Amino acid sequence: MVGAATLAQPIAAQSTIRGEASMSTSSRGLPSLKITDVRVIVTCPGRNYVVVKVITSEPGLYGVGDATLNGRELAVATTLEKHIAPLLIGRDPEAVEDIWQYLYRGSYWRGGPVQMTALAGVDLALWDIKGKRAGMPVYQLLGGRTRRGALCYTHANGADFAEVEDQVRHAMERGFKVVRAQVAIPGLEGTYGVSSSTRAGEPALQTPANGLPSTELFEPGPYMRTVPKLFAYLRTKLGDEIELLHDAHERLAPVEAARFAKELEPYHLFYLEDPLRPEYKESFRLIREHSTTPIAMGELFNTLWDCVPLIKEQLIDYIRCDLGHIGAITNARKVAALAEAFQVKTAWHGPADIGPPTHAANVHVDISIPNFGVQEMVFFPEITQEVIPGAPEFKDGYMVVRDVPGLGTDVNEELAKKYPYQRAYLPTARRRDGSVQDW
Ligand code: EZ4
Ligand code: CO
Repeated sequence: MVGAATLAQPIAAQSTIRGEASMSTSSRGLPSLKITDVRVIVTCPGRNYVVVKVITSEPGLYGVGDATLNGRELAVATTLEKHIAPLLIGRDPEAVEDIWQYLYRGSYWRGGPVQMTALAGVDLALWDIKGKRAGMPVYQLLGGRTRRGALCYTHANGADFAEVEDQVRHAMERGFKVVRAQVAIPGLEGTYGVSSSTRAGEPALQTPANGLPSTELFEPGPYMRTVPKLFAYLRTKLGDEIELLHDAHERLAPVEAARFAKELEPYHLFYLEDPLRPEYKESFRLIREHSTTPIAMGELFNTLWDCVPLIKEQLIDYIRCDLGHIGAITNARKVAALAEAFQVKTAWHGPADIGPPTHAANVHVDISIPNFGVQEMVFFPEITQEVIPGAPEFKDGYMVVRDVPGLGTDVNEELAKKYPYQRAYLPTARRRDGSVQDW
């Protein structure tokens, strides 16, 4: 599915919206600007991505955003094409906050990952337009540089401790100062973060040939017995200098997470990521009562209000929303400001299953806020970089963005057509007794 949005409403209707006539004004002596088209591009250059291209009345001026929601790409694309594009045509693309509020609250049925990902795609495209029009990279519009680059981390996955150690060493040789470590758990088939087929790869890439979800096995007992031993091993082999972290991927019960964090304490993790399911914010208190292992949480959050309870009680140390699933920059800068007030740092989600514009946005925010913590990153395959160019670059342990107006990313629509959508799901998980388990 590649193409312009089908519009439900005539474009002319937009200029006469009551109460909004005064909203569309020219500024800085520039002629007034209007959104003339919204194109939704679904493409699979290595994996599925949804790209939003917002085109304006100024010849050649457009913005590119990413609206990829792994496993639900077509729901977001349809929302954008059928429900959101008709609302955007004729609007002033420079009114970024107003459009964000209008789409978020104006739908009445607000929130949720599908709508918030669609909103993120639009938001990124609008910030891109604003930057291009101003002749500035987005980080300049957000207040300017606070640091030279964004300290970042990669993943080290292994079938056993020695393989994880090799992977960490490999990352360190490339210049990484922070590394996430995951290991296969004896007796558990699959297990988040480690697959027998693509161990070194991003887990979200794995999809069986039939395009249906795989089923992995998880048991908290073996998991919690193995992981502290992995970190004991890594510290013995690698010393204390390298920063290590681990993703529990929302799989533990509150008291399990408290014990787990406590048992990991001697190995001085940079942080323990996503220990609990996103529904149970109050349960983070239990972890805090038992451990000083720093805690990060938030890749499954969709709104600012998901973050409030954890931040205001200082129940976490790092907030790691996915900019692609919380309405992008317009919301992320508020999350960051809220976090700043409570000495919580940011660690935005940065996996392979969100596109280059979101990764660029991560870094634009990272390098313009005071309370940045760390940035998860990926190296995009060449094919992805050709279709959606401009991802931030890795330089000696840090991510940097190109100093060009806007986000610095683009989409090659012609090339995108050569890689049509392929059905793919994230893996699922079950317990040994066959019951559903969080993956
Ligand atoms: O499982 O992006 O920290 N990174 C992660 C990712 C997520 C995937 C889900 O689509 O947890 O690997
Ligand atoms: Co994670």
